[in-house]
Formats: sequence, structure tokens, C-alpha cells
Amino acid sequence: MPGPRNNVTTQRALLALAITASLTLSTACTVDASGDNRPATAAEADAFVARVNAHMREHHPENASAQWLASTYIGPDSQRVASKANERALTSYSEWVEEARRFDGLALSPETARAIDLIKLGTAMPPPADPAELSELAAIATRMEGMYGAGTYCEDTDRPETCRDLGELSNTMAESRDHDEQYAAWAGWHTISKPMRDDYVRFVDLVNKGASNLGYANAGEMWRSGYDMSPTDFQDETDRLWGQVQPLYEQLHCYVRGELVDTYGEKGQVDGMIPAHLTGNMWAQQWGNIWDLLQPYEGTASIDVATALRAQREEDLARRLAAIEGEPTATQIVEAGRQADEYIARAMTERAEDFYVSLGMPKLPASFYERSQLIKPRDRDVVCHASAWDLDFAGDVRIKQCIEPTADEFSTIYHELGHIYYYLAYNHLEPLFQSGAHDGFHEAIGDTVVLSLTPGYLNSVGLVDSPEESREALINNQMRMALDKVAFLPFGLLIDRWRWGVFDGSIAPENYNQAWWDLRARYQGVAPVGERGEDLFDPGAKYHVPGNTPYTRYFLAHILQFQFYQSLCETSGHSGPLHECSFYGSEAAGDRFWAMLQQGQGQPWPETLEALTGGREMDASAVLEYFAPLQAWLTERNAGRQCGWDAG
Ligand code: X8Z
Ligand code: ZN
Repeated sequence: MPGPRNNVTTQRALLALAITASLTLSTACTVDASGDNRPATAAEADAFVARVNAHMREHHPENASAQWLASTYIGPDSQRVASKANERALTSYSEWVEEARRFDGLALSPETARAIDLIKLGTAMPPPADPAELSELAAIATRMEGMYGAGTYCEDTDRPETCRDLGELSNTMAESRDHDEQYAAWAGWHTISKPMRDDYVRFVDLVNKGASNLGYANAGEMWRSGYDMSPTDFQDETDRLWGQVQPLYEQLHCYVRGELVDTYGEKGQVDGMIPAHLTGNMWAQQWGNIWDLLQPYEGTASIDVATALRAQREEDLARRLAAIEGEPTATQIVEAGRQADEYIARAMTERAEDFYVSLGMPKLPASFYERSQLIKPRDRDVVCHASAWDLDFAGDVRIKQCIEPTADEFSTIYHELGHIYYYLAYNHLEPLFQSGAHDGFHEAIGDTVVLSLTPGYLNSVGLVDSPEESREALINNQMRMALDKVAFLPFGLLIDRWRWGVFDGSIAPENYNQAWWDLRARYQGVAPVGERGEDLFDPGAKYHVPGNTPYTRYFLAHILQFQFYQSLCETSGHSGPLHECSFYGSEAAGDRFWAMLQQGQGQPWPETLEALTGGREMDASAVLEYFAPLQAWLTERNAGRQCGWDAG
């Protein structure tokens, strides 16, 4: 997403949101800043849009580079430059919105009308009119993201060797099965957001001022206006979709809670809810890391890609060490380890690229590998949270990730390349149309591909044993997917439920943390151990809050990806149960996918969806079809258990 524009995760920028249908209309004849009170014309509107597009082409690369440096080289200088660049981008944005008012109510070509709507919705961080406040907002945004990226927890602040960053704390959570160790890692990371609290309160005030200037009740309403429908209808849509999948989630929750109680005894639950620190993931958003505790059937063929990936890295390391003459020195061993890290990260990325290429999509440009950050640099702080960038609307695409040989990171590369291929597919459009049909589409592309990573595909690329055709193997594989995709659904919804409340004032600063945990309880059935007082700021421990990236997009993506997958499977000629399909190697599916990506946000998303799937609505029935075998298994397995939880 846009960093202003095209960093798919930093979303500070222009044009991240899609179009609204509900902009307020006023007269077409207003006095502009120069005192010109001639009626505006449609031709002037066309020229205005052309000017904005040209400005974006000219100025976006510089801002994107500034944001890239601030994310890959965190420090006072890169932050100063990034903040100033962002300030300039937001100032241009404010000027355009002001100028666009001249064309309100005028009959315009559909393309120009859409482009103007998109200009108005072009940021997730609407700036206040006052330049000092705009500058303050840009500085806060940069500072919060920097705090997150550089966050570490030190058990003993006097002993730097006790400090751990998010990657290290996450590894403890993924690997340790010791209750207290996991808790210490979880609670430790949740200290890093305490100092963001005051900044966040001010941030909310400032973006609300900006949203109000644009005619929105608050910034949350503006965020909900980017979906070619009214903000109220959009909220109802998310409720409807959640209603479709909630029963499946509740069955999964019931099973997982039961297994946690089997493992940890009474510490395996908190009032019937899943303890926030025991799912192997810092935010309990995906639960696949505790596969060892949750796998339905032990002893069936392994579907864990991490073992093979780690082995590949070790082999590479052994080769490097063997090539050293004599006994390797400590420095040579560290250096060889580093090169092995790079080797496996690149091999994993090329594996993901190969999938897209198998669909007939182009190979990634050489600059992608030259300029991407694939592994965590050893000499400086970076924002490790994965993201995909389009720096110039013309092929300078990159990802920024801290890849390790794990199953999560492997899927994340496919996810990020989904963004990259979207960028490449719509690079031929004018900048204002270079975005996802809506933001959920952008997040769904790579995940659609991940659904095709079946045991058969993984085996064909040497990552898992030869697949078994048994009911046990089927359930294991469905569980593996569900622990990522189904577990995620309520999490995908609740982050913005919290922010919408914060923006509209129904959640006041003195209740930030309480409201956060209320929502976690209500939607996820996840609870912390012990009190989480208002001296803490737990939402800030999730990247997208300090990074100001709207999050409902991921919820939508987790529905849409199953719709896309179902259609592409059909196009690829797949018959049989949906979950068995991999469209790897299908150029027919690839052509159809690419055609969708090429549309960018040039038309309302229902049209884009219809071209791919034949339907104009987001719909979770493909999720339910995919997981039908697991749902039946879970229902049987949970029979006699008291499912559900009391969220208080
Ligand atoms: O932030 C991301 C991507 C970058 S757009 C890595 N995701 C969400 C998250 O990590 O919280 C992908 C799934 C949800
Ligand atoms: Zn993404």
C-alpha cells in the first residue's frame, strides 16, 4: 500500500482507499483560491485529473524512497526525511481536495468523476487544514511506526544481552511450550507500545479534524467510504459476512481450547476463552505454530514445510563451510550463516515467483532481487513487518521482509508477491487507478495462491513427503489451513471495530485498553491472563495500529480469496472437492487472474468481481464449501463439549 502509495502495508498515503458513492454534492460554481469565479467546466476537470496523475508520477518516487529508507534504516535522519516527504504529499493532497470542490455537481465523464472521487479518498490519514497540525501529524505517524519497528523488550535494562526484538519474542512464542516462557515473551512485547499511547490520542484528534474538513463524521467513516457503497452499508456487509463464518470459527475455537486445556490444564483457558499468549502467535491471529499440539492425527505424512526449508539452509551452510580452507574462524562461521540466511530467503522467494510464472505471469525484474530487503540486516533497526512496494509506478517493485525458513514466512512471501503482481499488472494505468479494486482485493491475491499450496504441490517442489490419500491426511491438511485462515477471521474484523470506535469517540482514551480486550473477548474468544490496565496500550503492539493501516481489508481478503480460488480452480479445469485444487501451472487460470489485476481500481469493484467470479457480492459460501470436511469433523469431535464462551 501506499507509502504514500504503494507500500501495501504502511498505508500512510495517497489513494489507498477505493471509491465512495456518497460524496456530498454542492454547487459547480465556486470561487477558487485565485478568486476566479467562472463556472468550472468538464474539460477543466479532465485537465485537473491529468495534472494530478502527472504530479503523482513525478513526485511519488521520491516520497516512496524516503519511506523505504525510513523502514529499512530506522534512525533520526531517515525519519526526518520521511516525515517531511509525507508532509509534502499530504499538503498536495489537501490542495487537490480543495481544488476538486470546483467540480462538485458538474456533469463529468465517468472516468474523471471516478478519478476525482479517488483523489478525495486518497489517504488513510486525512490531514488537518492547519499546516502546523499537518506537520505534527506526519511526525507522529513516522515516530509511531519507528517505535514499533525498533521495539525491543529487555528483561534487565542494564544488560543489553537480555533484550529481544519482535522476531526473537515471536520465535519464543512459536517454539516454547512452557506456559510462563510464552507469557513472558507476550507480556514483554506488549510493553513496547506503552509510550505510543499519548501519540495515538493526538493522532486520532488530528485525523478526525482532517476527515471532518472532507465532510466525514470522523476518520473511521472515511475509511468505510472506500467500498463503492455507503459507510453504513459497508459495516452491515462486514456483519453479514462474519455471520456466515462465525459458526465455523466457534467450532475451531472449541477444539483448540480443548487441546490447550489438555496440554496446560486449567492454565489452558481463561474463563472459557483462549489465553492470548498460548497460540504460538503474538496476537493470536493465526494458530498454525502450535500445530504439534493441535494436529488431529499424528503419524500421517508431514505437511510441515519448515523442516525441509531448514534442511536446505543447513545444507547450504555446510557447503559454504566445507569450501573454506582449514578450520573456519568464528567470523567466517558467522558470515557463512549470513549467506545461508540469504540463500534460503532467496530460494523461498524464487519458489513463490515460480508459482506466478507458472500461470503465465512475467518473471520479476532483476531490480526486484537487487533492491528488495529479504532478510533482517544485522547492523540496524528495520520495520520487519512484511510489505510490498511500487516505488515508481513503472516496475521498481520490491518487498521488505525478514524471511526465516518457517511455514509462516513461506506463505507470507506468496502473499507479498500477490501485491507485486497486482502492481505490475496495473502499471499501464494512470496512477490514480493503480490500486486494488478495493483494498481487500489487494490483500487477497497472494492468499488465493496460498490456497493452491496443496500437499500435492508442496510435494512436487520437494517440500513435503508424498501425500497420503486418507481421511486422516485430509483432516490434517484442512486443519493446517483453518489454523491460519479461519482462526484469522474475527481478528481481521476486530481491529477496525476498535478503531472505528476510537475515531467516532465511543471508545474514549481512558477506555482504550478495556475496549480492546472487550472486542478480543467478543469476537475471538481470546483473553489475557491478568489485568491489562489503562497504563498499557495493547492495540499499539500490533503493527497496523502505529502503522495506521486499515485492517478490515484482511477480513475481506479472507473471504474473497476463497471466491477467487473457486473460480480459478474451475477455470483450470479442476473437478472434485474444492480443497483438492491447485491451479499451479494453469495458464487459463493465470490469464483470468491477470485480466482482473489489470483493471486496478478503474471501475467499481463489483464489476471486477463479476468478471472473475460471475457474482457481484462478497460471499463466504466458498469458505464453507472448502472447509466442509473439517466442519463435519469438528462438530463430531466437539460433541459433548461445552462450546462457546461468555465474553462478559
Ligand atoms: O500485514 C499483513 C501482510 C502485509 S500486507 C504481511 N498481513 C496481516 C498481518 O500480518 O496482520 C497479512 C495477513 C494479515
Ligand atoms: Zn498484504
